[in-house]
Amino acid sequence: MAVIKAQPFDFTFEPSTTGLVMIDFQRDFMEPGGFGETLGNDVSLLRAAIEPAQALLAAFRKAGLPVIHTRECHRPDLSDLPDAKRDRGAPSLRIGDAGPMGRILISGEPGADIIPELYPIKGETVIDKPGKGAFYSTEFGAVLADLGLKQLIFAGVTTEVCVQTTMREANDRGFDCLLATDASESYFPAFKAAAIDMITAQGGIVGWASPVAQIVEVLD
Ligand code: C5J
Repeated sequence: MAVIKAQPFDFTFEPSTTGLVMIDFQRDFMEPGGFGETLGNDVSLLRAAIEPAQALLAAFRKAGLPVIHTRECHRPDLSDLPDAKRDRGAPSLRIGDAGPMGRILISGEPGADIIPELYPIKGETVIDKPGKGAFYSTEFGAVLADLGLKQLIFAGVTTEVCVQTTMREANDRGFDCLLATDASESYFPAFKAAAIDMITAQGGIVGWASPVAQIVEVLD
């Protein structure tokens, strides 16, 4: 067993049953002209997570531990896009509309792909998901079971939406979940801080939180 210093208390884990989950590091959320910006967000705020996430990814790759990437996106025919999701709010472009990086949040379009800085390599799993959580309507649960994973370390965007939703879903399914705090960002700094508090409160009701340096130190 290995131990990472974390909030609300040490995270004890068995490396051979631990995987890294990289949530939605997509151009559509992280670069101008994509889904995030159409909703009125300052996408530059998410870029602070890139360098820490690169360090975390490198540590998992060096240790030979599994890495799973997710992408929030929809089929080109929009058959997996509920009207409620497409019609919500007043974005400048809606999901499926043509934007500067291709159709917004559509599988196979440049904007829906993962940013080059954190691009998956051969052997890493990529899960396309139509929802905020990675378990809904995907093979994510089966992939985790096939890999024999019991503990998950999370990075990704945005902290309080797809990262937290997936951590909650994983927690309910019996996984011990640790958020790599500086490898996750939000368009709303206060929401990121609140999400970390919500995850770690009440004795780790959703899981643990720790900065990348403290995780990498143990994986080395
Ligand atoms: C959002 C996500 N924020 N990946 N998606 O719509 O968090």
